[in-house]
Amino acid sequence: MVALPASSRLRQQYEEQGYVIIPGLIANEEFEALREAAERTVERTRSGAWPYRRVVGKQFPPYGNDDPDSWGVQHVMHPDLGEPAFAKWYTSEGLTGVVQELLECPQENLQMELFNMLINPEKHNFALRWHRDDVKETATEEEEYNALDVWHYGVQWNTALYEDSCLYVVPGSHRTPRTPEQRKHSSTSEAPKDPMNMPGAIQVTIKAGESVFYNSNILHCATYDYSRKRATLHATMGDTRAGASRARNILQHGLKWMKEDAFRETLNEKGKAMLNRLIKMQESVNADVEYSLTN
Ligand SMILES: O=C(O)CCC(=O)C(=O)O
Ligand SMILES: [Fe+2]
Repeated sequence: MVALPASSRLRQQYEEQGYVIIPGLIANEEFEALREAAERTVERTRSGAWPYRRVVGKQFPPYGNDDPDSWGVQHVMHPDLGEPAFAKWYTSEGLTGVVQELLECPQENLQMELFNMLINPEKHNFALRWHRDDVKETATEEEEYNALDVWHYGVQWNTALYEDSCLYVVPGSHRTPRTPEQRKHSSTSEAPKDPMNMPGAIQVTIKAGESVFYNSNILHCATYDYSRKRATLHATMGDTRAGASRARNILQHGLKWMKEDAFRETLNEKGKAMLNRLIKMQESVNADVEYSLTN
């Protein structure tokens, strides 16, 4: 067998399995800065000073703001948060290089999207049901097939600042509709008692500094243990060839603030170009927000 270069092997695993783990995308000198920015951000969120968050009790957007406990922080590049380390990292060469490699995406197509952070709740365990981010659990086999067939032009990733075993995926399920058995395990709004009961499931562990890149329409779920520290950077990036196909999934998080000068001014030239592509996509679609999934 001909040995593939490492980058093609990563792309091959990503294409076949729907996920791939990649270490080393946070430079040593940035690691502490990101951890410190994360600490300050978590503290502000838990104290109620940062209103954009994922609230225990709500699995998907809109998350609302009506439970004191949080399992995520939204919009970490927001200028009001005042943490430049996040945007600096999101636009860093190592990271965008991997996205380009996995998506076979030229730099001039890279589209800025979401950048959030996933954290452990303080007082309650919580979990997300088995889902695909932009396909409803009621989708017929044909609807599911068609949705998966167009979902190539974007990638999601989790980068652990502390070891993280919250995510479960079914490898390969980004390419095929659910089997009847898998459908049974994913057609309820209840989170599973044991995620490993899902046929084909694996638990994904990423060590501090590692990233898991995944197709966000892979069948996945997650469990959150309040006693286990989590601060995991959670982001997506697109390829402009997606046209408006990613609009619902991305814009449901509420990205109007990204159009304001105060945000643009925090970005370098590369970041500004990536942002322009997002705004172009945003302006090409109807302004009404639709949600991908229901809580
Ligand atoms: O917690 C995670 O790693 C996954 C989160 C997730 O699946 C989602 O927000 O849709
Ligand atoms: Fe998800």
